[in-house]
Amino acid sequence: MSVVRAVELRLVGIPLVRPFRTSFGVETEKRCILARVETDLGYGWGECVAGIDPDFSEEFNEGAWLVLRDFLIPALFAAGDVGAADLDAVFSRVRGHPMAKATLVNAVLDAELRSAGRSLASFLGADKDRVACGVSVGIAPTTEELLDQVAGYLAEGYRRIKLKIEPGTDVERVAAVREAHPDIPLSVDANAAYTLADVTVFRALDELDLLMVEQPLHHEDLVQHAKLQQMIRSPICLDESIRSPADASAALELGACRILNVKQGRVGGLLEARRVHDVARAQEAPVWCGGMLETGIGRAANLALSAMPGFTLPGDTSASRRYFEQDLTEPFEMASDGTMGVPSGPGIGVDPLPDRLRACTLRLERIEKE
Ligand code: NPG
Repeated sequence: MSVVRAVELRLVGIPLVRPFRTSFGVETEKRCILARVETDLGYGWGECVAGIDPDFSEEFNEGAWLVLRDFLIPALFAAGDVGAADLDAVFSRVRGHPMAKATLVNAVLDAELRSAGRSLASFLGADKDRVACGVSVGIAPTTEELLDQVAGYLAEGYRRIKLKIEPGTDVERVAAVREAHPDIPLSVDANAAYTLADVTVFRALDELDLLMVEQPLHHEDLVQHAKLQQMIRSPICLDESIRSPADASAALELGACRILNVKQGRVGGLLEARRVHDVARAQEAPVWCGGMLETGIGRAANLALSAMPGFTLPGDTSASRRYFEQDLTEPFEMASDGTMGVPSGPGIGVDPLPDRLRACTLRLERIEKE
């Protein structure tokens, strides 16, 4: 328990090494909010996974900034002496906005763990100190470029390739990658670009021995996903559809998916993510850690989460250099065996490099408790 005395909100921007295209848009820059909370015991960092536009979810940077500044931070100050575990209740008068809430939950948790000298991984019950890394490959301009990128990532050691797909080029592109690499763990992510009428696409993908098909249909269509899962062999994995532990249990009980992508930001923070993991484990469904092109701050949290026992599939926890020429923190590097070390220092175990932070800051606002 501690009293939060001030929160610094900061909008940061870092160019991506290559544009990242999905079925809903293209990103050339990582732009996100970082929160640094100052408590009577120390400080902690949280990264908001919202992006520039409300496309992956309803949340986006400018909206999240307002929700944080005008609702969540005042509620946090008013709560007085609190722990990260109390914040669910403290924030309950704000409906939704899990990404904005996660920013503060994670920052307060980081502060608590730093002051207790305990690592986030140990707090979450990690059972490994290295995790297997996958990589998510954006939609490339041509099949040749896609094949080049995939070959490059495999040469670096990535243990699973995930291809972003969209209607029109899907089966042909995935078949080309499968033909070039008959034995690699391969998955696809549609980011909700299809409907049940596209079942022939998924039947064709069934022939390509995929680890999973991620979020094929609209995020609100759990029943439709359950119908699709009955029509195809490849396991469905849900991402956008899962915003809480309740969504996770509904999806698994309905048979809408067999695998879950856990993104701590999407479900309201690390404590909710742990609950999603627990729900999945109880139903023996594998989970893996998704990514939102995080900076080193969010990446450190994701790595700790990935070290929990139910995270049995490689996550989108790629090395810093897959995203940025220079990260905000010391770069996360992947070993040639495709694994990355889980930070072991107190809290998330990393800090932004002061010069990098200054150079990447687009806006800064300090909010103090009265
Ligand atoms: O490596 O962090 C990463 C990116 C993984 O594909 C990835 N993320 O739909 O899961 C997704 C996608 C994404 C990225 C979505 C950014 C929204 C924003």
